[in-house]
Amino acid sequence: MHFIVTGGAGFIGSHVTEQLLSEGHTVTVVDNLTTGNLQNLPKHPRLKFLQKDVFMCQPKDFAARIDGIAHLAAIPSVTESWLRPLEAHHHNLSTMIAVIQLCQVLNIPRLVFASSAAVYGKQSYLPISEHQDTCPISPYGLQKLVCEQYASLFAKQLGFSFVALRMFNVFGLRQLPSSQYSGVISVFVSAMQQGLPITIYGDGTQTRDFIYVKDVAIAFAKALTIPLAPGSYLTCNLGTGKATSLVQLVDILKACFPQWKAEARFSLSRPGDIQHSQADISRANLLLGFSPQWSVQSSINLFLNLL
Ligand code: UD2
Repeated sequence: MHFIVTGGAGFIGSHVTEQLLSEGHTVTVVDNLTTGNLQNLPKHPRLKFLQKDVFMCQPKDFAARIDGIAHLAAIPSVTESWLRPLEAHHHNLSTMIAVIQLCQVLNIPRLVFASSAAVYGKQSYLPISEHQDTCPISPYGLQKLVCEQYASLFAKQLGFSFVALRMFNVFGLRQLPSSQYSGVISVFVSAMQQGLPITIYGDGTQTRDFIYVKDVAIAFAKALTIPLAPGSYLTCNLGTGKATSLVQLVDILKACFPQWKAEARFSLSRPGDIQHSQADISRANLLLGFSPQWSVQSSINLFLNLL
């Protein structure tokens, strides 16, 4: 099959691209390289790269038959969405509409969207299932939610099938520790490698559902290829279903870096930080046949071996 991956040179997109290539598919990556990097991509005879904004794509840029789009191009930062809401709106929301138009003009039957747990905001009931009310607490979360709504509306109207994958805390190779949207694991690993102190915001009892990027890539490949009725849409959480506190995370990492003797400092909680997050992944399991292959412990070991 032939798939388009928008944002395919980015952290998660490059893993999705690799996964699709490893399954024998052909991939066209569309990436403007604002946050992505060509070095994230392999040289591969079945991989084509277009350095473009999704807005600028023309039907002639693509093969006659495209079987699906994985849409990951975005400004993936809660902070940016507060600081530059108009720019974030444009890149996150308008890009989704450009992708929908590509589905229309190229007659693409499947769209899989990189959504986020940010659509849920603060939830008092855990684990969070897709049935729970969405209540974003950042422009970024709201943009992800409205993207889902746009795509599901157009899916019915135009007849393509749509899957929104609501990712929890993704980590792994190629997640830059220095970038504004870096996850805590990348930040802590980078500090420990350099013998630097780490900062725990809050008391460290907050929990997250950390999912390894390879599991996420496998889920995207499944979402692009499972049979779905035309015009149908599906939202699925993507996590491991397990919660890990920051204190537990630091203990796991300390065991991996026995030579690290710097300080773990505690600081005030970050504004807007949620206390607990954990995905109910039964829907992804049932409908996508997804079950994570890596635990936090095993994925951190794997990740560190790859560094
Ligand atoms: C995640 C997503 C974000 C959005 C949000 C929605 C990632 C990287 N970010 O933000 O895009 O979807 O969920 O809820 O997946 N922390 C420290 N020290 C540090 C860095 C972080 O204590 O040096 C804490 C931080 O305050 C938070 C936890 O670690 O309590 C996780 O932080 P994060 O930035 O990895 O991810 P999160 O859950 O804030």
